[in-house]
Amino acid sequence: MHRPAPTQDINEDDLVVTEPKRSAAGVKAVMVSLERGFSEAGVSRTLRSMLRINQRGGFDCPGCAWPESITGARKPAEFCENGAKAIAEEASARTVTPEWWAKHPISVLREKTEYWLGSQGRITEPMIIREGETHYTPITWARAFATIGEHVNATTPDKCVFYTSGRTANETAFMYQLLARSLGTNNLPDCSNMCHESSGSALNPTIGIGKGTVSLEDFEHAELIFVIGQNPGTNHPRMLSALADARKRGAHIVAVNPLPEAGFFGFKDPQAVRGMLGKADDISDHFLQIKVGGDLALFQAFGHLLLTAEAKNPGTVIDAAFIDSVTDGYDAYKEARATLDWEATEEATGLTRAQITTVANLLIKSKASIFCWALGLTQQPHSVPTLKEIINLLLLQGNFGKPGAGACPVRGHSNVQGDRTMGIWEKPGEGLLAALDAEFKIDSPRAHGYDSTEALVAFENDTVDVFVSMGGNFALANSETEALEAGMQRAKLTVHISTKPNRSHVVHGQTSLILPTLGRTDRDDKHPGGPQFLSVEDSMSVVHSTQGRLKPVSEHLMAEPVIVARMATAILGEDHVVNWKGMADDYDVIRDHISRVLPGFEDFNRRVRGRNGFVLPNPPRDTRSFATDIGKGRFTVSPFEALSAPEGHLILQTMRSHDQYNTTFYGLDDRYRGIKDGRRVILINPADLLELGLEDKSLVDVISTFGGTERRANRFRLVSYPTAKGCAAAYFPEANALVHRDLVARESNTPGFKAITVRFVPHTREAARMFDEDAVTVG
Ligand SMILES: Nc1nc2c(c(=O)[nH]1)N[C@H]1C(S)=C(S)[C@@H](COP(=O)(O)OP(=O)(O)OC[C@H]3O[C@@H](n4cnc5c(=O)[nH]c(N)nc54)[C@H](O)[C@@H]3O)O[C@H]1N2
Ligand SMILES: Nc1nc2c(c(=O)[nH]1)N[C@H]1C(S)=C(S)[C@@H](COP(=O)(O)OP(=O)(O)OC[C@H]3O[C@@H](n4cnc5c(=O)[nH]c(N)nc54)[C@H](O)[C@@H]3O)O[C@H]1N2
Ligand SMILES: [Mo]
Repeated sequence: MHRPAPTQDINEDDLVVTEPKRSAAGVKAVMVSLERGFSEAGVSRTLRSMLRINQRGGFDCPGCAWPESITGARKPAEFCENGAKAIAEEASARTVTPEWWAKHPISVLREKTEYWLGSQGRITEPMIIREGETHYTPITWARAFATIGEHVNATTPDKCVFYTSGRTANETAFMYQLLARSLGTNNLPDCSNMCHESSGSALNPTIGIGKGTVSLEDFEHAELIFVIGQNPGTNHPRMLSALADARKRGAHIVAVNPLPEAGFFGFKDPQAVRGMLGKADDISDHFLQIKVGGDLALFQAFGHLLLTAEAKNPGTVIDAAFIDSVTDGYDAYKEARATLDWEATEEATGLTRAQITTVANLLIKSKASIFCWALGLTQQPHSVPTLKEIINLLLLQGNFGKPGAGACPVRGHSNVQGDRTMGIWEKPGEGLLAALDAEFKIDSPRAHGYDSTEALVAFENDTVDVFVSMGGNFALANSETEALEAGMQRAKLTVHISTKPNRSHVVHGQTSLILPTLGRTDRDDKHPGGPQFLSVEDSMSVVHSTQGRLKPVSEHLMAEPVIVARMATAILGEDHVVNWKGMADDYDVIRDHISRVLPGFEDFNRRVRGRNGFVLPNPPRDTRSFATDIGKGRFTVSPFEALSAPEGHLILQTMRSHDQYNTTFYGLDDRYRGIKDGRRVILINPADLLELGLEDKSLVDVISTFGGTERRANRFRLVSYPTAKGCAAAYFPEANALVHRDLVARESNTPGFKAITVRFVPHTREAARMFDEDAVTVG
């Protein structure tokens, strides 16, 4: 039996703060994950699902995109605490039925936090709410699709937006982009726009592919591994095993982060006897506690030090043969890095010259280095140049296409990389569109569509009539929470293809549909040809199958590909040229189309059924070649740049707690950071507290400044914490209201979620209310 859903919401006054932990995982982690599973899903559903996570023939863990080994043995339980929590969340036996919706008017649901909404359980039936109504009520699937068809056909394609969250499987994603393009729009924003878009924007022009160039096996050969702007203990716990093994082998591991995250210092492998006994293995041997946004300066310093060392001992540091034969732009790069302003570098990074030189020396000596990074590097105004500096360093030493070396952007959502491969992109290339047109006899639009930031602006400008959301929680995930929610409520129709209730459902359009779907763990067997499986692509370009086996919580749930097919038929007509029904009936038909449209997917149906799936072509990794416009790897020169806050202000980064999956909260604890039973906190360096004259544990309102305007979020508790000086941290999504729509990474347009300039004022009800009355933006 599972426990019923909580009736109480978060009470921030219950917040408890303890010392941050120095180590991650261990038996405690396993216990936490099982406990969570039992309470949501019951013992039998939990155990049945846990044993199939990431196993061959099982389902892909929806927790993150970290790969499983395709050459070696897999552990009997190839999952981590947070993957298990993700499964428990989805396998939940709690249900949100029409009776539930009847009991909860929308006005009440709008007052609830995401924690409360998500804990209620799985949605069991399609629901609708129309203008003037107070409650969602049930609707048949047929009426739901007809409603979508009517709304889309009453407007123009450019006023329809098709959002995707990164859990969507390959087959669904392919059909979904085909639907948008058949209709005539490239309005296909996705969570990647808010996540690793900067990685793609930096990698495509420099190495000719927007993906990482390492495989999991490279971690067995690397001499040096950087883990930058990433919190693997929480967000990619299975990565800790690869890092711990590398460290035991003698590889150096350098963590670069403003926060001393638990995973860097100790890892208790719950699969190993030592770990079970509570013994922690150190993960990183060097920790650079960098200032937020200081990474570009750090990498430029590394470049300078590498070139200086090479000048001293020619032929020992850089790979001249590689540079000569397959790269371009080296001379300009060398010239730009010839000198270094140490004072500016120390100021920008918050690190000493000695610290930087020590780590540079490791890089100088290493014959095979991997640079891993995540959102700490992608959500800054200067993210794209920062990441290009990583590519410069890798090119300098020929760290492509050799064992133990390469670029490793560690992706977020479990299929966010696959969705992009499938064509979910607002700026598609001509190659993809021409191939789609030829395969399906359609006429894909060439004009670019909205990315997630442009979609936000379109909501504000009332140019979105229909918003379809394939998973995700757009209202909370994006910037400008208040303006976005107001804009969404003015849209004519919002359609949410979801598993659980979330904020976007309750700040809905004038008419709104919630379409309940199967999740990763669910059995998908209502097809003429019997049960179907789907496929995903991990962070290292391995494509493999995923198949759930749990009995769905309701007979009304519909598989995502079937939902897309039926939406398409309702919108485009029964006689549309694309065989939508054929694809929905038999997913092999979708894969056959994919195999003819997308390079690397030849013979998809056979190869995806292989033991480990297959690896997509990756020119830098496979052949040390670069498919850029110049056919070479490209060195780039970027000006020196860092973040700085005016007097009395700090730079605020937003991040995930240990108990959340993006906008979904599993619980209210951030165990490793010592935060319990609350989320509205600001982690702040004790010296900053002192300088700003603020008290530890006091309540403040946070005011962000950007381009002469201000945003405000009220009632956060300051927590003295060993974060880099000048850099505070808060949780996403509570802090999203502070992010101005124009605070984005240049080139990628990814929101600057880790670069918010803020100041604090003591929280008083009076001040908070006055601000509300003055509207959100003040001059
Ligand atoms: N359990 C769990 N797993 C997840 C997710 C989840 O929410 N929960 N989300 C998934 C998704 S979609 C994604 S994209 C990934 C996200 O994985 P992460 O990128 O690890 O996620 P964040 O929590 O945003 O952590 C960002 C890290 O960057 C650091 N940082 C911030 N600013 C800077 C900077 O300027 N420089 C440097 N060097 N570091 C900086 C922060 O201190 C923090 O450690 O995780 C995926 N996996
Ligand atoms: N301030 C700040 N904001 C951020 C970030 C940050 O670091 N800081 N990170 C950004 C990043 S990296 C990302 S990826 C985005 C995330 O943005 P999204 O992907 O839009 O958000 P999620 O919270 O992952 O979506 C959760 C919802 O997905 C639905 N869901 C879950 N499983 C399934 C499924 O199998 N099928 C379907 N159809 N629906 C399902 C559930 O209803 C759930 O409520 O947020 C971004 N926003
Ligand atoms: Mo993400």
